[in-house]
Amino acid sequence: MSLNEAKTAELYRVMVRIRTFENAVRRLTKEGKIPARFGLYTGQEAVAAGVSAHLRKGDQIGSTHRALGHLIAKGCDLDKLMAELMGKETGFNHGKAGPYHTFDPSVGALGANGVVGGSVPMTAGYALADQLKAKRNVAVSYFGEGGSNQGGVQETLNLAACWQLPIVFVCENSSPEVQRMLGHEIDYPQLSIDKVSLRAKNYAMPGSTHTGWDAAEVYKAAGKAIRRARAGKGPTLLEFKVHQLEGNLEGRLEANEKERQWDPIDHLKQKIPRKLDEQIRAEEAAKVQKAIDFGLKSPEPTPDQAYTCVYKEAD
Ligand SMILES: Cc1ncc(C[n+]2csc(CCOP(=O)(O)OP(=O)(O)O)c2C)c(N)n1
Repeated sequence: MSLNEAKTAELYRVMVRIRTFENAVRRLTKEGKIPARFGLYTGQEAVAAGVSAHLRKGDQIGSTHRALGHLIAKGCDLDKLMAELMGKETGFNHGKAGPYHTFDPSVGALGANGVVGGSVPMTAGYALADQLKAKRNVAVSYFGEGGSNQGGVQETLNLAACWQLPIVFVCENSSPEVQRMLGHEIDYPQLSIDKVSLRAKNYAMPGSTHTGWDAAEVYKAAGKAIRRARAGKGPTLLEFKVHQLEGNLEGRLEANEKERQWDPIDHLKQKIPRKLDEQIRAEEAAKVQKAIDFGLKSPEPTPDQAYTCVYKEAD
């Protein structure tokens, strides 16, 4: 399934929303209005947008320490997300989860996760629940190439294949190999293979590697894997090569002009008429400004709230 004009604009809008939101987050963090430093998704927007374009509200995602893009693309409310980052009472999790553990079950966004690779087994659990309840939902598990080396991730790939779970594993690979491809001198191997997707063969599931800064390519690959999972044909391991335009952790690495060539938004912008581009940017900027205003004027949690929402009885 390739991208038509309307879908292209839809993906572009989601990518602009993520970028605009994160630019605001970067500024608010520097101003001390967001009391945390964390990984941003800048440069990877095509992956979350291209994957989420195939997901329904009842489908669930498990995310990482670089979660904002995943959460926004899945449809999270921007006001509550911003308030959560600011540690405010009106946030998704009453300001208790912050950037690393925020979640919004109402749209199937089951959590950022500060533990590298930590959300992967949990996301397979969501897929297993769907399978047992005979729901036609799909789970998507995001992780990085570093996370892919965690033992729990490999165990989950195996079980997901054994049980033919309705899950798509999405590895966003920003490894030194990608950096080297871009001309950087980096010498600290952490993968024994150059493609994480090669591991799929060991677990008898389909696996493939794609350009993660090309939204059309992500959309096509994700569509195939998600349709397969929804049809009950089991898991797929997708790998998207990405480049983190703001470095690995915010402020650690300056992006250079060469890296800017791999900006997924600039890439897709070529297919968007100028007037529509201006309209999308203005509309998304207004939504983000509304979220900032909501967060800033929201109250801080009171000390006694530390004891609420700690434990929930099973439904
Ligand atoms: C279990 C665990 N080990 C180490 C860390 C510290 N840590 C935070 S981010 C990170 C790098 C993760 O790399 P990758 O999974 O490739 O994701 P990326 O940051 O490239 O998006 C590490 C080691 C952690 N949060 N959790």
